[in-house]
Amino acid sequence: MNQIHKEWWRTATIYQIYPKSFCDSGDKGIGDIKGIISKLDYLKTLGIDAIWLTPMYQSPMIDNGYDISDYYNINPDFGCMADFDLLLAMAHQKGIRIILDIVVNHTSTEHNWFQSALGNKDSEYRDYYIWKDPIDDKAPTNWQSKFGGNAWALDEKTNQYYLHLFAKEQADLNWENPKVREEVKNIISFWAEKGVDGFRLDVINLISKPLDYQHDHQGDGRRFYTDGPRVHEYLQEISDAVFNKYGSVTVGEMSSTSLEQCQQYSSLDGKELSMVFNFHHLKIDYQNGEKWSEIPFDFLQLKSIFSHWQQGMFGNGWSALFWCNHDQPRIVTRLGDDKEYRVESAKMLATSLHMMQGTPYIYQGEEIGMTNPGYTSIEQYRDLESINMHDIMLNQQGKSEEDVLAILAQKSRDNSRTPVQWNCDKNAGFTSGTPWLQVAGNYTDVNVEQALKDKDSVFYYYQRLIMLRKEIEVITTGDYTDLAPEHSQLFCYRRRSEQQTLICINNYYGEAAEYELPADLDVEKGKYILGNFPELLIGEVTHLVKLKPYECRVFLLEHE
Ligand code: TEU
Repeated sequence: MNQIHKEWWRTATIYQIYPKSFCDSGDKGIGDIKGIISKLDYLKTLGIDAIWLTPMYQSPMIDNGYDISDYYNINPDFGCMADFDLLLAMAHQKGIRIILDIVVNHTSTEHNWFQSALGNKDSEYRDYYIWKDPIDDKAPTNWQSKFGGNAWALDEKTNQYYLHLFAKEQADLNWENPKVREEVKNIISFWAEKGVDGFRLDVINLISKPLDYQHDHQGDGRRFYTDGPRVHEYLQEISDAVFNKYGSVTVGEMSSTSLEQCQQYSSLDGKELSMVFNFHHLKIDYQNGEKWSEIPFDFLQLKSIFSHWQQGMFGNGWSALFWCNHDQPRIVTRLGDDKEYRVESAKMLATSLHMMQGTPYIYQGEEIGMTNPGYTSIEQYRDLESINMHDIMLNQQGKSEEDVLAILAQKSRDNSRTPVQWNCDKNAGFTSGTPWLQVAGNYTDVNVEQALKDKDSVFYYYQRLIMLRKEIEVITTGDYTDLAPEHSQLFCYRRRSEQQTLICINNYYGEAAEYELPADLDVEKGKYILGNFPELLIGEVTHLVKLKPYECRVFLLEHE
């Protein structure tokens, strides 16, 4: 057996839960742990191997839990530690592993460490954070926060600034301080000792800052702290001390990274992390790199990014494959057609991703083809980034309210955070109270109950994709070649291992198309194993393939 057959997660599919929006067991309007427990059987039916839970620790919830004030306790909004222990035990009983989100680039400013450090240069925790003197009475550098505005906030009492790459309530930790690294190991060990199976590491490639802090005359500062000078050393230290000791699976969230860095982060020798998320394939609808814009996606660029990463990671590292998460708009709205061809395009997008090499992630609701909600007023948004950017685009960039709302409807993180649509009841069955974020209007058509009743639903299609990954080895082991990189409508790629060849054909648009399979492919010896118009797969396979709008098909050939 070679390396990539060994670990369970290489043939696994992972399901992401954003607890706040998943299922409320009562009437608080906020999802909770008991709600998650009540849906474990549903997830078992889907067939996923593990659940990644976004943060449920104590937090003032300025950034919905990515601002942690106590790493050792559960936020009462979600339940208590006994609830968590029960969730872990019940998931394990059903053969589902649990992955927790670890946010250690920063803490909440309400964390005891920061509270002790603030206004007190003598605090033993002062050096847990990054402090700098003002320059000419101003912030030490021009670095920008990812959520808008300068990345430094002033501590008036000591007249020093602290760094916050995200909200000002999220202070960056100083990883140069070995005590911080010891704390991180203790936190992770605490949860690993409970039996947690793995960890997703929030913006982990930003933890190592440079020693001297300079103005960025070319950009927003990210080139100084992204994949910083000691990041690999730190990851190796943590892996050695905890991840490898407990056999934890790890997935690092890598912000604005490069292939070369990711090869090292997820190298097959297991010295750092199991796998990595990168976001390049989701920047294809950014205008000149700017997220807050509204333009059609660049299809050729999407394919070329996938080729770059699929080929570059092959034999070198391991990718987490994903279209959706709690920070990204819904993929069926973004790249598909969320009206007439919602079901077909959701299945096609799933196919084009799930036939690649890596470990796929399904974000809650994606498995039933949930869409963006199409909010039309700023009052409907809750996400701090969206609210900040609304203000900046309106008041600093002079955009009209109409334009800003159109951009938010396309790009806001709240697009994916609307409550999961369970059934046709009030609030889509998410809560018996008032949901913290408004449910999308299409819940009477798009919901889990309906999906489970319909054998052609997006849900059963995902179930099949999850199964195929376990049955067909080329999906895990094969190499990758784009067969039609210049085609303006079709995304067709080949996966090939010693034993098998797989061809994945996807029509990304609402018009019919034709595709010629490679002339040297012995079509008579293979067969179609999957498609979103299954009735069209029956009969003789020919080189010429006629595709309906948003059609996809997967062809498999066993080598002799
Ligand atoms: O996100 C990191 C990150 O940089 C982005 O996904 C970010 O939210 C986006 O670029 C903004 O446009 C992680 C978490 O997934 C996110 O929810 C947190 O807000 C962020 O870290 C801070 O902890």
